[in-house]
Amino acid sequence: MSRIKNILHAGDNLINATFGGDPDASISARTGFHMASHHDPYWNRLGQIIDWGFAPIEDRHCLEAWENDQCEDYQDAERWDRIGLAVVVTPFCLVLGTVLRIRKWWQSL
Ligand SMILES: [Ca+2]
Repeated sequence: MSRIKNILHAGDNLINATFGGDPDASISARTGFHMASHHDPYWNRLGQIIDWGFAPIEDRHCLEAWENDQCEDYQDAERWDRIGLAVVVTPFCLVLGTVLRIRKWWQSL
């Protein structure tokens, strides 16, 4: 893995831990775990946002992330942790998804 990817991965885990998650798990894998169990609309909505951000480069990003890292402890999130996750994840994924779509469009010219 490149250094940039390592830094992004560590930042992802740091943010996950900040909002009550396992420090060895990513936000996407945590979300994918809870999406797979279909127990809570919050995680399904967060997963739709994350998956939209990554859609130009990967299908089913959250479920793939969880399937590739199933040995972690995937905690649910308290109310304020849910709000914090949504506040961080939503703008990031909107920017990421927009940039990746522009890049894809640019490469198609
Ligand atoms: Ca892990």
